[in-house]
Amino acid sequence: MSANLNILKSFVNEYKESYSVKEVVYEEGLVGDIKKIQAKLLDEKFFPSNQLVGILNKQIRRARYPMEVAITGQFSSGKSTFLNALLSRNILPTGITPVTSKVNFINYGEEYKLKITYYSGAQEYAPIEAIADFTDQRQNEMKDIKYLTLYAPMDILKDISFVDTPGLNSQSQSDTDTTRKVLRDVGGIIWLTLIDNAGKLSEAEVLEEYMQHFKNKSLCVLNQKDKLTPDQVTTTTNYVSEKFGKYFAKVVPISARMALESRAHQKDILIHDEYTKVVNEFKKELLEKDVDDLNFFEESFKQYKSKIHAIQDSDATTNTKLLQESNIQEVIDFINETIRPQAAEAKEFAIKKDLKGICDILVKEYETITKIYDVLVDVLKDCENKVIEHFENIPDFLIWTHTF
Ligand SMILES: Nc1nc2c(ncn2[C@@H]2O[C@H](COP(=O)(O)OP(=O)(O)OP(=O)(O)O)[C@@H](O)[C@H]2O)c(=O)[nH]1
Ligand SMILES: [Mg+2]
Repeated sequence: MSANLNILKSFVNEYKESYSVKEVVYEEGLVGDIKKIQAKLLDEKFFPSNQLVGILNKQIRRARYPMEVAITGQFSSGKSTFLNALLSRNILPTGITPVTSKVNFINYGEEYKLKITYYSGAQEYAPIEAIADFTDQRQNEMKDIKYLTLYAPMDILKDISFVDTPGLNSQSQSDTDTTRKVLRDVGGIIWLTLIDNAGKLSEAEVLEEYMQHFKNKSLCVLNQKDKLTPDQVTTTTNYVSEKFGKYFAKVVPISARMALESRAHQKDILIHDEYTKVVNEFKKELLEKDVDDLNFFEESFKQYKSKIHAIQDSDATTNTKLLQESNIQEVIDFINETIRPQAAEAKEFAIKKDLKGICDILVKEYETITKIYDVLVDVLKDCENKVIEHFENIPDFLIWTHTF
């Protein structure tokens, strides 16, 4: 009796395992939605292709990418300096003559690294120090390079990817095309122009060519406000707001130089720099020397501690004033309050549109298969009577031979 009961129990369990629907909890938001669709479309009974698996995984990666903000404008307007200010580090090369010749993507990475992508599709990695060799407009062999990607371990990049474009009036046709495509695809655009040169006719022409469809996601930054008096800054800002109002959601005067100077000297940045230095030193000693204890680290740790205390105790008033005067916060607010929500919405819309496209294709394929199946069934049905008829007419002796 109990043996029978056990058989019954294991039967019930096996049945439950195979036929009960498992409740899966998906994360909130876009990624969770995509995963839900993924689970449905990749059901084994549909025999999903590897290609479909790949496409759906790509959509999940896309949903997780941080939003992209492009920095663009005419050459030498301070784009690279401004980006360095946002990153609080002097990373991108800057200069008084045209410097940036390629589109530079600045993305998050565990460590500093430079990736070079060629028009041929080939990719190559180089140390970050080599960036100037690959961006300098004067170098001839640059024409084979499509774009550069800079990876840096900065928290802001976990959230936003930046794109530094070459000055719009100083490029080859292929670079112009790359920039045009970048502007169309990014979540937000920051247009940089020199404050003492803004509002010129030549600039209006470039804006008309590049920027006429992006008003809602574009900010006009008047750079180098440190060169004018506060009154001049106000007058110019008002003038440009009026003149270029149809291209931009807002016009903001800043000093990228002051912003970089002050942000690079913020206490948390300085402390982080010291931390990185001491950790690298520690790693190097461990790797290069055969150490038995941590005594070697005592002295550098002491020095590290005293530097940290000095930074913590230092007076930050001048730096805070410089930061305020740079007015960079207004740009950061625009990114957070205007670009961010729009970028999230645009991305969700684009991904959902692509997913719907995939579903439409799958439904069509499925319909075709069912149609083929129906036709096949009809063909078989048509044959059925004939087959039965023929079967009945098989002479007895043949059946006899086959049976024995
Ligand atoms: N006074 C002043 N100078 C600045 C400011 N921002 C940038 N500069 C200087 O202007 C020059 C050009 O700056 P970059 O950042 O190289 O300009 P860019 O737009 O990246 O130039 P390209 O890449 O060549 O198009 C550099 O010498 C900077 O030091 C600023 O706010 N004030
Ligand atoms: Mg530049």
